[in-house]
Amino acid sequence: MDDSEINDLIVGISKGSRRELARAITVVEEDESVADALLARLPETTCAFRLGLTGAPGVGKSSLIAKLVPRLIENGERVAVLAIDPSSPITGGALLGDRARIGTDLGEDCWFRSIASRGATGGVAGCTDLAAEILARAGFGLILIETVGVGQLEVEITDETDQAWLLLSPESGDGIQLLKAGVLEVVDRVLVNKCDRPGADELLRRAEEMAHDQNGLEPMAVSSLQGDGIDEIVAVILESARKHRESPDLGAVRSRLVRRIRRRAEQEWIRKGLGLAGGTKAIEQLADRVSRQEISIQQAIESIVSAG
Ligand SMILES: Nc1nc2c(ncn2[C@@H]2O[C@H](COP(=O)(O)OP(=O)(O)OP(=O)(O)O)[C@@H](O)[C@H]2O)c(=O)[nH]1
Ligand SMILES: [Mg+2]
Repeated sequence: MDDSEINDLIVGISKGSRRELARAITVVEEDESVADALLARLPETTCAFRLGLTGAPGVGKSSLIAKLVPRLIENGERVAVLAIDPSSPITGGALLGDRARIGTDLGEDCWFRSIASRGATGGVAGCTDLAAEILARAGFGLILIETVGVGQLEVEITDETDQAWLLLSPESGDGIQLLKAGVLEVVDRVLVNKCDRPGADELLRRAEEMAHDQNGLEPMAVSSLQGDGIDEIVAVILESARKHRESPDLGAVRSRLVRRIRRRAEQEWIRKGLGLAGGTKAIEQLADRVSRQEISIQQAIESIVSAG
């Protein structure tokens, strides 16, 4: 992407154009190096509060977000939602449904998009961080990030957010195991969703015990379907965002910057190194030699990393 195109994106985003904002995020999703130029020129801000909502597929993350967003907007917030699309046909469908619902109804103060968790050179966390940062610079004060699962993926996401909340539900049945496995050391708060379903009280009680033992934030119960508990969650998010703006966690901002620079440097390093080694063509030739048993895999790798 050339300078004048990048310039157009920056001018558009600064004027509040959603078209340029969408384009910028798509471009960054494909090529993170574009973000270097964008972030160098869009004004910095520490006003955006990033909240990660994670949990197993079907636990109700999108339903909760769909309930929260209009309420947060009513309270004067501009809200962006980034959904990390796990590229599965089932969840992808659910995400698209929510995108339509949230995106069309709420106008200028809401932004929704999914980010593919495949393909990006810096991994999902890198791309999410950059998209969130661009949204923050575009004036969104609350950035909600929906991610699936409780494995490596959202451990990364907890690094990229100011707070990460884990949704559990009595239906999924593995909530108590997750609590026992120490998930509270990774996430900041547990929400028991589907509190209209049997077993929710017991799950909440166990979450409370664990939170007390580990000095964690108080778990909360919610029904994203019926609306119970939504008021309380909205109030907690608004209060957390207020505190965050009043005294931003500069340590977290710095660590994020360190990770961002490191990730980009790794990408550039790899790109440069592979270029010096002759790129894909050279690797293909080495692979042919390995398959003809002329050299070993170790020798092929050594020849790549020692090139230049
Ligand atoms: N009974 C009940 N059902 C709920 C509640 N919240 C969500 N659901 C239902 O649970 C199903 C999954 O909800 P989603 O919001 O798509 O869940 P998700 O966590 O976003 O799922 P993925 O994006 O696929 O990981 C839907 O059928 C919702 O209607 C709730 O509080 N109570
Ligand atoms: Mg979802």
